[in-house]
Amino acid sequence: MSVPVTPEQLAPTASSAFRDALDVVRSVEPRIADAIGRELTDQRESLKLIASENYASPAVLLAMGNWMSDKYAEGTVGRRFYAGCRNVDTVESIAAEHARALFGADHAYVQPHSGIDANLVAFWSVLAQRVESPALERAGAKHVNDLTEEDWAQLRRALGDQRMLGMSLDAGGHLTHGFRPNISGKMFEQRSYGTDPVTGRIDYEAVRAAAREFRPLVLIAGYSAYPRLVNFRIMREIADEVGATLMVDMAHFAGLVAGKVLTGDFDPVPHANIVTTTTHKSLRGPRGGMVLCDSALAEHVDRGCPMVLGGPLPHVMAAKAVALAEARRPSFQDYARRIVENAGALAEGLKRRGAKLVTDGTDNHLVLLDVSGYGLTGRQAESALLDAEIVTNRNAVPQDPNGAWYTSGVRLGTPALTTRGLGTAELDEVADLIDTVLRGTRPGSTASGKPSKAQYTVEDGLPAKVAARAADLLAKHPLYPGIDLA
Ligand code: DSN
Repeated sequence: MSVPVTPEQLAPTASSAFRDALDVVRSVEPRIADAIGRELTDQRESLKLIASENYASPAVLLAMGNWMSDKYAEGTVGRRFYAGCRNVDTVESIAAEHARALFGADHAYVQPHSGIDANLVAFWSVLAQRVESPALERAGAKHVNDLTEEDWAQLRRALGDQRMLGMSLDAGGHLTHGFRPNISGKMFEQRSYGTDPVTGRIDYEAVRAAAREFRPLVLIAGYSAYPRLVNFRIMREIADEVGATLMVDMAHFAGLVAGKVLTGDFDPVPHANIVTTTTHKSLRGPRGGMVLCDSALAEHVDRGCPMVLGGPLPHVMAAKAVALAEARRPSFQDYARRIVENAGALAEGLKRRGAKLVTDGTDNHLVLLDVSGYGLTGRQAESALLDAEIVTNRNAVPQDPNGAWYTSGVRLGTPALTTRGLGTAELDEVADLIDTVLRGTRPGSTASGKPSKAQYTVEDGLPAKVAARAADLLAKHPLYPGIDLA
């Protein structure tokens, strides 16, 4: 029997696999089976533009739902704290092998449970590398386990003045890059680089000047809401000049790196000392994280669990291995290219209709729409779009007058719709749907009659009309075609 490889070939098998699995769940807790079934309906019926979400393949989803979940496996391949890990070893080795080959990395660590966890492993590793060697030397010790309490005390003092330079939140940086609501903001004294106030783009000379003055231990590049490319060669040059470690968080654009859309100066892997990512965004795998690094950091990265991580999730590592194998196929390069083309079409479509975009366009998978031109906050725009089954998320724009909660922007991403098969003409239609909703939306007032940043009113019947147009568009590109849970 030949192995089914296309979605069409897989559909009948996958359909019965999911249906049977839900029947088993239903026999114990029917409400959970129903919620899982309804989630498929909701996802099928909405236009998903959340830049960090995607649709994993049936093979990825099914690799997670099984007894690999039952195994504890702290440690690393061949060196576990639990007996009986040979199959977990196989899974973890294959996932790491695919990751190394796909990204051209010296070393891959596939245990992190999320992007935050991957970043924590990276922070730990950079600190460990910086302080361990001198401490070991001072103590005449060979291994970190030989360090005395006093050695560790010195190490902690050495950590006291560690600094991190990363992109500011309103320019598109991420909470885990040294901001207060995340542990990184407590571990590091943080300073941010923003973007140029006129172009909205990274000004590398400004980053260099900030690095020279601040002398960070870690320079972080990477973003969750910046619609342009980052030149990692220049970032490495800056890091080297000030003796910093260059860490790149490629969670958002890992799929574009895997798909060879981001190459040369724009591929972080050859330039960074350490790269972190999630596996579920543009990379289209299961929810999870991963760290890639050069061999100098590998030993520290591998101590991620139990240093900062709980036990690995073998079922998720299995799904990561499947997703990484998918990303090594030539079709994934076509997918990555189409993500960027679709984002370009969405940006052009919005601009043609008069919308204002941060940086006036996009080079990657996302578009940051400044909704102040419609007289709305990001919160109002996000809610009005959701009424029309268009799922987006509000996002701050640079120097946002409405702050991080209400915001003045809406972030739009194309990885998910591209997975569904929508093309550039359809993304232009999506731009029209968004523009139509926002033109028909007005800011509302609070109960006491004051202007509100959250309330809004929409023209009568408009959400339903737009939702019907969105449904027509989606009907041409069914999600998980052939999967029928009835
Ligand atoms: N939550 C992710 C995003 O939406 O960008 C980042 O962590």
